[in-house]
Amino acid sequence: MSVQVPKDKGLDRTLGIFKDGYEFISKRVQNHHLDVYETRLLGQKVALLSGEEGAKVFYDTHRMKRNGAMPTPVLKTLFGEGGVQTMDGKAHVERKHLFMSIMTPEALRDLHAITTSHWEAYAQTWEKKKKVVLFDEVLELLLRTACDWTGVPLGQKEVKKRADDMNKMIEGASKVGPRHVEGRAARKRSEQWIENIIQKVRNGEIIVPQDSTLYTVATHQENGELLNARIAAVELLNVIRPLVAISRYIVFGAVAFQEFPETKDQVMQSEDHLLRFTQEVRRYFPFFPFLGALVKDEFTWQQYPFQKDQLVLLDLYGTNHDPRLWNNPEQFNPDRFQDWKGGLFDLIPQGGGDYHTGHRCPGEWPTIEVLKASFTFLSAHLKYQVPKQDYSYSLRKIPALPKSGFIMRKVQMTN
Ligand code: HEM
Ligand code: MYR
Repeated sequence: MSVQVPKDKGLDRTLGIFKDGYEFISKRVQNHHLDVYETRLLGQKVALLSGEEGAKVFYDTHRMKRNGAMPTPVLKTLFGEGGVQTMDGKAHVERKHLFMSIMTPEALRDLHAITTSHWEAYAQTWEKKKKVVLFDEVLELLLRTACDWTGVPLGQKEVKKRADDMNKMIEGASKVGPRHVEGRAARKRSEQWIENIIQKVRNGEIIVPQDSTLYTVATHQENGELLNARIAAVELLNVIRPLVAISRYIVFGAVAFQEFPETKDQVMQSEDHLLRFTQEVRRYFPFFPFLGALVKDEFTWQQYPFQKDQLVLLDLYGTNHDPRLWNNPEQFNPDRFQDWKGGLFDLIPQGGGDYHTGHRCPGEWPTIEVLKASFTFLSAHLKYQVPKQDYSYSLRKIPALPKSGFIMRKVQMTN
């Protein structure tokens, strides 16, 4: 019986996604103090899930599948076609292993050190500039970091263009019109760039260390065969692009240092405080709004009848702000992570559940590492003035970013 589960009446709510943005799901599910709610999108019945219990159902691989769930416009921009995000079952676990095998403690330490060295190099150039827009700078800084870390050669002259393309893929996914078209073009260019490099590694024109991610992806085999070169490019871009995406969290962190100045002193105090701040940035600020899956076979949960092949959306932003999980969720408070038990389905800005068997982001630890290196540098090794500017952001714009991109003046490195 579905009577207990409220629904959006009548009208299709596709436009609501644009109107309500990050709050599209929570406005419906949480306002009713529920975990599931039904709406209509593009003429179809869609189940909206939110909160810890909702996330557990969403990540139950017996009940949900991913193939066919991701809208084509998102694949043509953000993720690429044929990548790990769209796979299920054994094939997914095998492909996911490729990513998880890269994330060793040693590689994470390297990533931290590479990130810091690029902060140092960029900060030197900022000392000579009158005005620095942090977002624009960290896009490039992180592209260089990503290429160094993965072993991808990157010419000095390509840095800006390639970094812009990474950002265009990220921005294009949720847009219609010219920005979306730009996102598609950016993906085509990026795939060509990386596919060409993969081919050169395969035919020996480029020699890279065998422990590099570039080498690992270029030589990865499934069922005794190398990956199709375009798919290999999609997967290598699945490491490079999201590393560049971390730029948004860095800008949000810089804003948090301004708005809650005590946090800047705290992160300098201890590794613990630094981690708490990093986790709170990932919880509090909006980034990936919601995820989609399809129902494998019909089942009923919390009196709601899920139908075969029905689209289900999981609310990431709303779960990170769910008052049942977080005290005063709208307050920026890193100390809430002091006693945090580390649940698999509560802090889910990068997805939830298990890394190996589910789709949880394999880049969560790299993200934390890059953020720790960046927040350490910003707080302890950089002095800057912050002119009057608008660093507000809108929850209706996906992906969100403070309007000014965070402007700094009189930047000086300290030791
Ligand atoms: C998956 C967010 C950084 C690689 C995901 C998912 C989200 C996400 C929401 C989907 C989880 C799901 O489908 O259940 C983010 C955010 C990042 C970030 C907000 C930081 C700004 C990274 C980094 C890497 C990475 C640094 C690689 C180094 C991936 C890959 C997947 C993924 C390969 C697909 C996993 C799968 O389908 O099994 N990420 N991510 N991400 N992320 Fe990230
Ligand atoms: C990545 O590059 O993989 C990580 C960060 C991307 C964030 C993009 C946010 C907007 C995507 C909206 C798509 C909604 C999919 C149902």
